[in-house]
Parts: sequence; C-alpha cells; structure tokens
Amino acid sequence: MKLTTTWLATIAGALLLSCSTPQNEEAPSLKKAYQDKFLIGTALNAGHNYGTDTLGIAVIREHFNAIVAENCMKSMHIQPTEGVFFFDEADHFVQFGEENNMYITGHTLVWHSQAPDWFFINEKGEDVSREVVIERIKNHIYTLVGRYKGRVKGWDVVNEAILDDGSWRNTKFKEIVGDDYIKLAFQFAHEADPEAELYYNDYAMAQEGKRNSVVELVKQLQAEGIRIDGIGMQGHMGMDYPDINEFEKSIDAFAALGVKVMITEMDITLLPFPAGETAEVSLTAEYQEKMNPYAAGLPAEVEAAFNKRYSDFFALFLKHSDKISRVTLWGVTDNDTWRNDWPVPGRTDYPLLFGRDYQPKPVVQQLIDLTKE
Ligand code: 9MR
Repeated sequence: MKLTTTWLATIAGALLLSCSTPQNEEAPSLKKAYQDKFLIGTALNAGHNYGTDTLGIAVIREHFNAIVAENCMKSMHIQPTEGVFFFDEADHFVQFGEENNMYITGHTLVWHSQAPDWFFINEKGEDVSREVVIERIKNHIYTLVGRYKGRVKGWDVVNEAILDDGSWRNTKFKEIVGDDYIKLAFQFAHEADPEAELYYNDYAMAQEGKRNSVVELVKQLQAEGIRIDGIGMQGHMGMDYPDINEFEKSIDAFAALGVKVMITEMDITLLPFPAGETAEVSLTAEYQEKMNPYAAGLPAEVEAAFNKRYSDFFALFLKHSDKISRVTLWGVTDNDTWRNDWPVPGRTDYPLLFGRDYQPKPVVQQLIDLTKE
C-alpha cells in the first residue's frame, strides 16, 4: 500500500489520540465531568440539524447532553407567513436530541426581534386589534409547542422583553396587547404542553435594573398562578463585562424565587466592542481592520486570560450548582459563532470552547479539572 499524505495524517492522528488519552482512561468529556452538577448544553445550527457538519456533531455527542435551537424555531423561520409553517429543520433538531438522549430546549416563542410583521398588521398594513394579536400568539404557541409536546422539555417562552435599566421593552407585542402579553404567552405554552418547563430568557442579567425587573415579573406571574419554571441568563460576555459579583447577585436573586437558574447562550468575545454588555441583534458597525486584531491567530497571553475568565465563571457556576440546572454554550466551534459577524461583520472571534479545527481548546480540560477540586 502506498502511504499517501492522508494516510500519514490519519496514523499521526491516531497516535496522538492514543498518547493523549492513557489506556483505561476515558477521553475528557464536559458532560461526563459535570454530570452530577448541571447539564452542559450547546446551540445547534442548520449544519448540525441536517447532519452536514459531521465533525461538529461528533463534538456535540461527546461533550454535551442538552441542546437548544439556535435559529430554526424562531417565528420568522418557522412561521414566516401566517399559517405557513416550516417544521423540517426543527423536526430534525428534535429527532437528533431524542436519538442522543439530550435535554431539548425550544427557543423561542415570543421575541420582538425575529417576529414577522404579519403578527401585527392586516392586509392593508394597519395594526390589528389586541384580540387578533392574542389569537395569533396563541395559534403560534399552540402549533409549535403542541407539535413537540412531551419531546421538547423546556421552552424559552419570552425572550428579551426587559431593557437593561429595568423598563419594559416597547415591542409591538406590548404596544398592541399590553403588559399581559407575557403572562398570556406563558399561559398558552402551559396549555399546549402542561408537562413542559417554561422559561424567561434575557441578556445583561447582571445589570441591577434588569435583575430587579425580572424578579418583579416572575413574582407577578407566580402571584397570578402562571407556571414559570426557570430564568435563562444569557451568557454573552466579554473580558470586562459582566462584573462577576453582579452576575452572582442575579443567580442568588433568581434562585430565591424558587425557580431554576440556567446560564444560556454563553460565549466570551475577545474582540473590541464599542457597545458594552448587550446582545441586541439590531446593533451594527462597519468593518475596520483595527476592530479585528486576531485574524491571524490568538496571542498566548490573550488565550491565557480567556481561559481564566471561563474558569472564573465555571467556578461560580459550580459554587451555585444547587441552583443552576444547565449551562449552555451558544454554539460549538469558533467557526459557528454569531460573534464573527456581530456587531461588525467579517471578524475572527474565539468565544467558544472548541476551535476552528473542532478540537477542544486547552480551557476545556481546565473546566473539567474544576469539577475535581
Ligand atoms: O446566534 C443567532 C444568530 O445566528 C441569528 O442571526 C440572530 C438573529 O436571529 O440570533 C442569534 O441568537 C440570539 C438569540 O436567539 C437570542 N439572544 C441573542 C443571540 C445572539 O444574537
């Protein structure tokens, strides 16, 4: 047999693997290391759902036991026109989760950002009545939650309804329906699948104003007998935000409500960012080279700081593992991340735990080691 370059690479890879994983010892796996602490999740994109990203899928199977739909269940994807549903990708997503015995979260039922206009207007383009919008929300939720009843175990029912200062975001849902649109969304989701867990999910949850408002919102829902099981704290972080102590205060404040706390959508950007702590998708900025400092690779000292930042947060999550049910990364590899294109398009970011080569970064072993301390 002629030894081609591919063969040599395969042999070298196998040798490397057998050296890095001593016999009798299992390959390091995040989900195994954290199995007594909390679920370790990731967001699935179309390449995962349709099975084209085979290397990504292997990483997901090895390291994660919870999945969330990054985009395919958003209303503009699944019901872009009233009554016309595109379930194909979501069906694959749910099937993948079931086949691999993973905790499946649906994302998201009511979100101002990707809500198609038809929710709010008639054929003349005029705003419809409160009753009509409520009926449309109800149909959307009943259809989606009903289809995956008993299979999707938890839903991000309402996403990003509160601003950082604690005021309620003035969305079309709020404008036309009124403040009880949140309550109605939770009620409809519960009616559609009484067994499903229901969550409120938002970013910048370490901000005091937002923390207090979310606490008020959840108390109000609880007082009215509306089911809410958990609060998702999106973890879109940078090297200098959020303040880890403020983040901890929010974990405590949310857990004190008697609901589960989940760290959802975690990624830590290493790129300069003008706007501070936000994940507001409508923000944009123009590409400039100075805004893309690591296009050719990451300096060792930056990677060391990144490792420490991830470790600090995971140490915090471990400290509160009695309150935290799941920690979910917003994607698998640095190839996949939305951060490469937001708020500046075409940059090279490194916010996730697996590199562009699909290999675990050194930080993965550090996070695994934390569970042994
Ligand atoms: O990562 C998602 C990206 O691919 C989409 O283009 C974008 C708009 O739908 O949404 C991103 O995910 C967002 C999530 O759904 C809600 N919180 C903020 C996330 C990052 O923008």
